[in-house]
Amino acid sequence: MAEDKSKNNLSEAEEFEKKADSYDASQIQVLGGLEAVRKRPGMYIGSTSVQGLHHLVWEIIDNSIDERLAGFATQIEITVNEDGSVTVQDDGRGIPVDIQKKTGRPALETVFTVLHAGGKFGGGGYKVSGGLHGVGASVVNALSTKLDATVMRDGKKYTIAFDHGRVVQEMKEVGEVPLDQHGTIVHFYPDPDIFTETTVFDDKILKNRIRELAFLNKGLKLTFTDKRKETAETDVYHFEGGIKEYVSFLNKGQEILFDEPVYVEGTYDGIDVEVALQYTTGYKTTMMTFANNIHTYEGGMHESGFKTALTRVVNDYARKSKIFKDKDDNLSGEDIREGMTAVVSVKHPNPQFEGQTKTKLGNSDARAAVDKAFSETFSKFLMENPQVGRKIVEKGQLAARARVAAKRAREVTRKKSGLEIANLPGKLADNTSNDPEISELFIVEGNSAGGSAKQGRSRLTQAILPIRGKILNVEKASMDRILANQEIRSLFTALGTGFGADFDISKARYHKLIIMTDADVDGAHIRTLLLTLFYNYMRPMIEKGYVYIARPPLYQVRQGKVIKYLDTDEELKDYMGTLQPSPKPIVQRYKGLGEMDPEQLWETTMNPENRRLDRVSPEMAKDVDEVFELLMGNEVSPRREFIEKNAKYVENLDA
Ligand code: 28F
Repeated sequence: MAEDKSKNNLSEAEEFEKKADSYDASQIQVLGGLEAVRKRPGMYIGSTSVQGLHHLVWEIIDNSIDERLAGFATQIEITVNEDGSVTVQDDGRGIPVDIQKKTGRPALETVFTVLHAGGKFGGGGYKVSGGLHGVGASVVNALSTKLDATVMRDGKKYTIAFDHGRVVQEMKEVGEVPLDQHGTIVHFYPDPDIFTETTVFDDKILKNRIRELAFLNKGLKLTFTDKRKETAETDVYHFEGGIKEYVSFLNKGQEILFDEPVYVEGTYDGIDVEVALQYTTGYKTTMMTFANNIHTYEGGMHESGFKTALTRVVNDYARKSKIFKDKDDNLSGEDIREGMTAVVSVKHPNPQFEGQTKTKLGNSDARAAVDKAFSETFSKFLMENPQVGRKIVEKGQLAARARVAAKRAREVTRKKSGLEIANLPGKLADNTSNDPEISELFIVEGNSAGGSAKQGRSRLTQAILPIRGKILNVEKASMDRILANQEIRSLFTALGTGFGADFDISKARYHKLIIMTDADVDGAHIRTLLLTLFYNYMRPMIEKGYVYIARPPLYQVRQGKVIKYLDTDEELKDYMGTLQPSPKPIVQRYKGLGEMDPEQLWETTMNPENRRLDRVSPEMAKDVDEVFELLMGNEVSPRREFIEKNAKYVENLDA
């Protein structure tokens, strides 16, 4: 065993000197390193929640993708096994098995036992590498009860096995294989002592990311098999068109402005650039940007390069082709992007991730690279496809007119001197504090729940805005129609931030926006609408972490003076099992928020001491937005599918 070897010869000082740089020393460093990972897993994988759990899979897949980017792997198979463990297999060169000079250990061992040993740091690594944390296989090993790896290389097969990051079976050759069989297989069990919330992998989370990776790496074939299901099927994700197919996928079910998405690729300064775009006839802009396969939610230099280039090229085209009259102003970038769906993907040799969630690309050379790659090809495309060019320009002109109309409408709604009490919507019960930091706005479904919330609240910090019925479907409505909607107008007025292009988060009157809807399908629908509205028109509120979802309980159990609130049938059953038969416990099931009296609503859902709030992340809001599109899309089948799955989906959102 590994530990036993390290005990040899320590008595001889000379020998020790000689080895100081070799196995003993490195092994101490190894255990120290992996111990650090187990002590503070969040530092390496973000968190130990369900997201952190899935991060283990991403780290392993990243290594296969690196092998793809290096030009070797063509296929990655991901399997969730019957026992809940995960296997990832690629057909790359296989992790090297030779003994390394520095450590005296096989490279295959070092990759799993030394932090940062994946080749992503220092010389000799890959040109381009993904992975937000970039710490690789050793972190997964440290956080797994068991992990084994198999390598096929040069006609031979090797295995090695670990337990909590320590070698339990040293690397050994286990047989021969044909020369054309090569690659790496990693199989691991997440440690329940680390992932205390759950060690159960979610097929939806896995499939979504695997599909995204397939779009982002054209030609790469990824498969997913869930053997926990009785009828284990294999999903294959393989897109020869890459992000061009991604754009078509995003626009599925929507009317489009021209046949095929525009696709551009090029390499500048060692930066690989790909852009795909298509216009829908709708109003929504979808722009997704990626750097080294990481979704850069906060944008960055590649995004700014794309936006600048797009605005310049379309305006230049409109002028050259005389669609603009001499006196016409240029279109704004926002107007040009209305209705556009675009995916921008760069692969950078040394990506710098910045911003609150480290999802903003900081490399300024990426801006120039995207601008150059995109503008040359796109202006040529417009020249060669004047009917498409004209449609894009005219769509921008329409957006500009709507923007002017909306501005006028806004000026009427909003009095000159900013926000006065008189301007606040009548239905709003505002809080008394003027400090946004401590102020919370509860958006409450229905007037009856709104009434209870008004009576039960803490007046200093909590404002209540009742919302009636289903508010407007934002994605299908234009700006002026959205603005005409009373519910939405109340919301923006109450919030004080302004709207659309004038949106100013520093004017937000509340730093908590809490959506409080029933735990039924209608409640979920209203919540979906609100999240979509926020995602599309108040995204900074989500990015700053100002948006929350309240989680009212389902049951109350009262026994004498003791009151307990519970969320699920199972919890109720468990709790009832712990109670004495007398006095007789009284169980109440809440059908909706409207059924709670003011005290109950305060105790269960509003009191900061007891309540549970889920903060809405940009990722979650984006997911909701995608589901929303399905729900509202013109296609019949995805809509029905959504409604069928809706109840389950609501659970996911609450998790
Ligand atoms: C299922 C997970 O981890 N695949 C990998 C390779 C290939 C090489 C490599 C990996 C060598 C010493 C750093 C092969 N031949 N799949 C994977 N495939 N790592 S991980 O090298 C790592 C370096 O330490 C590889 C030649 N060069 C690189």
